[in-house]
Amino acid sequence: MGQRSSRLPGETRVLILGLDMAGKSTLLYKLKYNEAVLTVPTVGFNVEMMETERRASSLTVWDVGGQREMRPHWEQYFQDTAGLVFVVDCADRTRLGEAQREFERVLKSEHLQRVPVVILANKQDVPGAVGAVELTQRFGLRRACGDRHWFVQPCSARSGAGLQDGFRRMVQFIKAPSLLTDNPIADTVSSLRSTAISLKHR
Ligand code: G3D
Repeated sequence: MGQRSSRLPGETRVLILGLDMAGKSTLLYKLKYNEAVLTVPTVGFNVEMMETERRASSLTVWDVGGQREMRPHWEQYFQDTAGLVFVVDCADRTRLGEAQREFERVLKSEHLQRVPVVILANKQDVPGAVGAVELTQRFGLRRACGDRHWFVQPCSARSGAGLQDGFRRMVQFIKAPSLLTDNPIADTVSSLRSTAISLKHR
């Protein structure tokens, strides 16, 4: 595990976190190469450059290993982070509590106090997966996210459904937070069963 590298000029860093097996590697490669890959557990981190739609800047996506032994190292990546994407395996109900505890722990970092968060409710292609509304309740997101921009995006890293929407939302949060409304917005993601919830809290 190396030292946190400094940010490149014009670079916007978005950190991807989640428990092991949440689907981080799958979504990263799906987004970048638009193809499914055979994944192996992430050891250390992956760094990927992604062009935003206007190509004026890039997102750097850090996929930090979610394994237990890696979690104490997460903190060193928090500085200079403009946005946090937290990936949840919604098909594994037995680990939701663990995911929630880690999510809350991450949000308490002093470096992430005002950082916008997109929660990717992954594996929606699996029958019985926890949907965005239930995840919002079970994670207590209104309380946990407090006075920051946050959004729950149902997705399937395997099929790619919902991924672009989730990252587009993050770009929106980072680039033009003042254009966001103060009222809850409900977005329907037509290709998925669940409803995405967008909320900005005062
Ligand atoms: P991680 O990087 O967060 O540790 P991975 O997780 O991307 O390695 O994914 C862990 C496992 O979940 C992989 O299965 C992967 O194929 C699967 N997975 C990831 N996203 C989805 C999804 O949206 N739907 C479904 N059904 N499975 C998904 P394997 O069997 O290869 O270990």
